[in-house]
Amino acid sequence: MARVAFVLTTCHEFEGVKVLSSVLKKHGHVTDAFITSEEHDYFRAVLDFRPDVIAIYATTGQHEWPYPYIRRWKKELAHLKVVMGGPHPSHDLEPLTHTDVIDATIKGEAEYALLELVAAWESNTTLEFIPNVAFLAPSGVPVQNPIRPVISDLDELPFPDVDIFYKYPFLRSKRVLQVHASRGCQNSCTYCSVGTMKKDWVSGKKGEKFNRTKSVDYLCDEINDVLARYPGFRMINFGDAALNMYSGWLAEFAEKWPERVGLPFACNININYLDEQDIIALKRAGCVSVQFGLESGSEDVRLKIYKKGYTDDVVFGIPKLLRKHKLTFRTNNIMGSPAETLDDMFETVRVNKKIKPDGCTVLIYRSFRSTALGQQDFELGRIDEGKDIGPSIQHDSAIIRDDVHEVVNLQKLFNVAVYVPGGIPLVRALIRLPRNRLFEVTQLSFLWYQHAVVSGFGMLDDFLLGLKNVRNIFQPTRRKRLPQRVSLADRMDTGAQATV
Ligand code: B12
Ligand code: SF4
Repeated sequence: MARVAFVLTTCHEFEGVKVLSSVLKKHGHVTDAFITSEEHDYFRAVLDFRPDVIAIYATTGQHEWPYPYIRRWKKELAHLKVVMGGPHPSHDLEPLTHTDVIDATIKGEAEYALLELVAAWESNTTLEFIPNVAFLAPSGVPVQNPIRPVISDLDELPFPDVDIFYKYPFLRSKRVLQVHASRGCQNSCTYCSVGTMKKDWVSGKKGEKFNRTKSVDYLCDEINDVLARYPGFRMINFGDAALNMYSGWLAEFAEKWPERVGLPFACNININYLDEQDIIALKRAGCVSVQFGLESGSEDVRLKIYKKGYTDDVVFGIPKLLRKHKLTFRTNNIMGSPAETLDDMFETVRVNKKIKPDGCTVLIYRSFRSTALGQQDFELGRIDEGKDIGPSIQHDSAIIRDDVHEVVNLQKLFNVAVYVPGGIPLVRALIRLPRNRLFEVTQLSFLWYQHAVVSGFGMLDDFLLGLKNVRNIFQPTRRKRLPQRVSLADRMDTGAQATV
């Protein structure tokens, strides 16, 4: 039996961590999660748990924050082992070169890999034969073991362990319960890691599918199990890429959800796979608000560069149907990829103005090595690698372009351009001004109002959540000394094409 501590710096209940914890617990291990904002003395809280293993969930940019803590924990706990998983080490083995911190990483889905890794550390046996695990060979070269097939039936997993998160009063007393019904996505957009995951996180076994859903019955049982212990939730938010992954699933969901769970919900949708029947099913199930990625107003950029699959017909057609069936909707948009000119970005403003969403989220394009477009950016030298923009995709841009200053300002003032009459010429003039706090506050105010009010998330919950995570969003830009890159992404096993 091992004691495993998940360390996190974003105040959110992470689906991946919840599932990993429940699998470990099912096999007799003791687990807990520790969120920086929720602990008075973070170092002491984790130390008092006396972990044998520290487990880090890491997205790129959010992977180094626990290193100073780990160095101190390792001094106190001589036997302590540290594993990192999630998108970052799944695409880059650089963390393994921090030999005083990281002992192993896991690529892709980690339920069984983590279980076997913990067992291997307990029995002091080799990591060489554990699929998905990577470690540093005695020669100092990182070794990535091959990948096992993804879990074909999500219902075989125990219910996600919410208790490690809901021990925190803030998370358990929110109105909205965060839930996932699926893994994967129908699309493979070039700015997103999911397209790469479909190729890279699978073994290539015949018939292996990356896009999977929990059965509707499992999902209803899972939620009712949570609600029986935490009855305060008033709404569900599905974090899935798209709840409309399969039309048949959605029809069954619309049948069973209202009777078996009955809570209203918000979700993401893929509008290129959505028809009126699906919208009716969503409405019948109790959906109050949907969100989809418009990303660019330019059809060329959206289709040819981002490979988003949303034609203009879909972009203008679906909102009319959503409105007809009284579903509020919000769009997600990207500013500042190398594919776009400033005029294209104003086209994104204009398209939003035309389709009249109930809210717009605007993120600044960021190149991840784990995305097709990001890989190109690195190869073609489109990134100022010495510019440390922090972990967030709301703060700044590292893309080398002459108008980067205007792009960042436009992202902050996007909602003014869309919603204020005469907003476009006003914002065209304002984006030339120096960056300032007022623009950031304007952006946050719109975001908060639309998220909390339009989607029904609850104004106070949302405000407090924003405060807890604000340092992660607006960490100031710094110049950094460039480390010697030891990325092994190019040499990593990439598996074969999955059937998706
Ligand atoms: C829901 C979601 C969020 C939610 C919840 C966070 C989360 N990651 O769970 C919120 C809104 C908070 C969020 C925020 C952000 N996100 Co996000 N998010 C997602 C999304 C859509 C689904 C994640 C999910 O729950 N999947 C289902 C679960 C079951 O899978 P999983 O999380 O991958 O977990 C499995 C493995 O990764 C692994 N694993 C997970 N945790 C751990 C921990 C250990 C110790 C180990 C060993 C293994 C392991 O095992 C799990 C089970 O098999 C993904 C896209 C995607 N489809 O993956 C983007 C994604 C993860 N997000 C991304 C980004 C960029 C962000 C932000 C930086 C955006 C921002 N605001 O600036 C922040 C960072 C927050 C953070 N601390 O990491 C990127 C990461 C890219 C990269 N290369 O790092 C992704 C891949 C989307 C993209 N653009 O490509 N996100
Ligand atoms: S639709 Fe969303 S989750 Fe799916 S590949 Fe595109 S950006 Fe990623």
